[in-house]
Amino acid sequence: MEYIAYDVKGAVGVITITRERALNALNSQVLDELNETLDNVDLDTVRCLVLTGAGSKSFVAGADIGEMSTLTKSEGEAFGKKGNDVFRKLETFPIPVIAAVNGFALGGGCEISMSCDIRLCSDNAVFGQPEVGLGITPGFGGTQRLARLVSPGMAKQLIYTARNIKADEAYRIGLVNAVYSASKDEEGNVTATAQENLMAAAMKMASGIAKNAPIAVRNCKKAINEGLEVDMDSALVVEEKLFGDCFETEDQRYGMAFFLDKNKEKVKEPFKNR
Ligand code: CO8
Repeated sequence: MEYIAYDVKGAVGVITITRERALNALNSQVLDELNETLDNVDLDTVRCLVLTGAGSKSFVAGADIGEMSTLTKSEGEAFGKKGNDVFRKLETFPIPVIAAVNGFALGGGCEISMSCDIRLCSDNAVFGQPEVGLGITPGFGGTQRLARLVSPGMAKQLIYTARNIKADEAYRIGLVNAVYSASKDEEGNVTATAQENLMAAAMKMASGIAKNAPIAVRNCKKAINEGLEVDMDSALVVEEKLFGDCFETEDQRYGMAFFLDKNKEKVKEPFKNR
């Protein structure tokens, strides 16, 4: 692949968009390669994904403006669908996906981060939906996901004004869960960059998630996602069904038996994903 790198570290898969010279902007090839990468994730061994961008300047600076500039109406719709299909695949991917936002997350970059379950960022991150300044709407789910993630009023303000926001404001409005800065020693020398701290935190969180019972984690993702799309009575039925399903797993039997076993010397074994 030219624009996607995929590395597996333990039970965590790291997907890196590697189109650094264009600030990791999403052209059709990047979207196709991302789609193929997701199709090839080994769900028997990988239990959480981290998505990031190459370099220390940009996560994803949007959809490719050059590619979009000459599209016709039907080509525009097709490009929107291509992005939406991949982003929806990420959003509904069976295992959790953490976006490690290491710089610009503009337009399609903000939108792809919102298709992930959790967003963490470095302190140089910039979020925004600049599309109306280019004569288009946020077409990779931005009008829908930003309104659901923050609030309709805040989403409308950001989208209508096309104003970019920095990491601290993204944190304040709940768009990101945490912001990471560089670490320094007593003399003020940088001992770890913001991006290194971001990736370390994302990997730590992903590894922590990967240690929990995988079927239970997957069912939580499904319950939250599907429940948010329906009324509360139906949502609770979704939850009950996914809760009940856990009682058919070895991991539930082992997890509860381990808790109830009073032998304090015992060591907890990894969950088996069955
Ligand atoms: N598309 C294509 N190329 C890009 C993009 C992009 N979105 N962003 C940056 N690049 C390229 C630049 O053209 C430049 O290339 P080159 O070196 O060949 O000239 C290279 O990346 C480096 O960029 P800059 O020189 O501009 O770097 P700066 O540090 O000066 O600026 C910015 C960084 C502020 C991020 C600036 O690059 C910028 O404003 N980029 C565009 C941001 C933007 O508007 N993003 C939204 C795009 S629209 C979108 O995402 C719509 C999504 C929905 C699509 C629906 C389809 C129907």
